Amino acid sequence: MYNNILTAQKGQVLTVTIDRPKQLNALNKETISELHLALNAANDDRNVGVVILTGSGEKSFVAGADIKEFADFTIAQGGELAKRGHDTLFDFIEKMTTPVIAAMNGFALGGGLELAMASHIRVASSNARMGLPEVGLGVIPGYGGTQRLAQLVGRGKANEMVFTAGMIKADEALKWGLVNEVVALDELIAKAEEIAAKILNNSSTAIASAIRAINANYQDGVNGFDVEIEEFGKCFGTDDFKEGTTAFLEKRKPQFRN
Ligand code: CO8
Repeated sequence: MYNNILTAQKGQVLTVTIDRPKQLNALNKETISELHLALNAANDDRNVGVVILTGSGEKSFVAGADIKEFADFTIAQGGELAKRGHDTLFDFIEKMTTPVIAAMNGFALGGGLELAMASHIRVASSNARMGLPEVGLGVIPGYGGTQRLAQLVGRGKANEMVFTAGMIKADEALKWGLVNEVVALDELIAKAEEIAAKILNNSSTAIASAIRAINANYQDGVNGFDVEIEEFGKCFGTDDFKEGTTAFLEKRKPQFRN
């Protein structure tokens, strides 16, 4: 069905693997389109509660946007490529109401790190290397990196990483708050699944509300507290709220219809 990605479902966890190992899983246009199709379907599928996003092989999560594809682009084509990427993949993931965990199994560079940063949670293998090398190519991070890196690590570190175009190791990324966890490569998917399992114990409608409220803090002209209040109120109309509070009062575990 897809040429550049693989999908596998285990329970309510869908693992999407970017599968261009010979190109270190670089994101060409077709891969971005396929990721959009798979993630859009997952977001609408009640049987998918968490998505894990990873790369094929042991060397690279995603080594960036496919440089071979845009090397001869004009100003208009460059802008158009970035816009389409934002709309269909990077902003799209951030706004998904099904949580996405990036399992970073090696190089996460340029668009690859931007893909991980657009995801809700990041887990890295200890061999992972991260960076935004774009200024070394004469461009800037164009898939959200200039915005999301500073949100995660603060402006000073973000400036350093962007201006030097250098790579950092996984343990440094953990120290900076760029990734949530670092584990051995052979434990990476298990760690992502462990986090997914904890998420799946909870109300999917409440998690969707939480994502909308958290994202609101980063939207221009939107008051995050107002969105939080609105989403909080909406939770009171859900079956999950009835089940969650009833289960607490009955001293049992809630059975959410996720
Ligand atoms: N694009 C296309 N091909 C790539 C990419 C890439 N980003 N990264 C690696 N490859 C290919 C190589 O060309 C090579 O292919 P081939 O065998 O056909 O020559 C193959 O993958 C293996 O790579 P290497 O031989 O280079 O492997 P090494 O182990 O020697 O080096 C590195 C690994 C260090 C990761 C190296 O491959 C590298 O530096 N890659 C480029 C990293 C990079 O600069 N990424 C940022 C790209 S720009 C970007 O992401 C912009 C995002 C915003 C775009 C907005 C819209 C335009």
